[in-house]
Order: sequence, then structure tokens, then C-alpha cells
Amino acid sequence: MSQEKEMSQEQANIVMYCTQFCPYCVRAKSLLNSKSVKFTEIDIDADPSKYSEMVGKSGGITSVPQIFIDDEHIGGCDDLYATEAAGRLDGLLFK
Ligand SMILES: N[C@@H](CCC(=O)N[C@@H](CS)C(=O)NCC(=O)O)C(=O)O
Repeated sequence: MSQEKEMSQEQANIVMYCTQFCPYCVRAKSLLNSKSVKFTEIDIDADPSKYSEMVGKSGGITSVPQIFIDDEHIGGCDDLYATEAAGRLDGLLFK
């Protein structure tokens, strides 16, 4: 998708549960940043109550990152990159 088309479209609500020193989180953020989208980071170390929220919303997965796009559970970093490789990410990020 061209940069112009991305800019003209509304972006989805993106939430990433993460920790500060997690290489998978850094990698996932890097892909989202390359798409020039804004996303909300929830640092589960800074607010431990968010850990159980993340595990609950992720169906029991305990690893970070866990990524949600418009409340759809995408999964972790590998899942985000797999979604991109499958050509599905832009369609989820931009409505
Ligand atoms: N395949 C996962 C790996 C994520 C991962 O291993 N994250 C580590 C931190 S860097 C973690 O949360 N480990 C604790 C756990 O698995 O409960 C992904 O792509 O997101």
C-alpha cells in the first residue's frame, strides 16, 4: 500500500502489551513504526495488574508482546510478522 493511501485512511486502534527490555517487543514496535501507525503500549512491568489482563485477553498466553488490532488478538511478534508476510497487516491497520 502506498504511503499516500495509508495516510488518507483511518488507522485501527492498536494495543501492544510489552516490557521495556524485550527484543521481541522492540522488533514488533519496529514493524509498526515502519507503517507509521500510532499504537498504545501497555508496560506490564510498570503496571503488574496488566499482566493478568493480557493473559486473559490472549487466551492464556504469557509472553510479551501481545498485540491487538481493533480488539482482534494478533498474537506475538512472530504472529505480527506472519500477518505482514501473508499480506494481511495493512488491511487490518488501515480501514
Ligand atoms: N514467539 C514469541 C516470543 C516472545 C517471547 O519469548 N517473549 C519473552 C520476553 S522477550 C517472554 O515474554 N517470556 C516469558 C514467557 O514466555 O512467559 C513472539 O514472537 O512474540
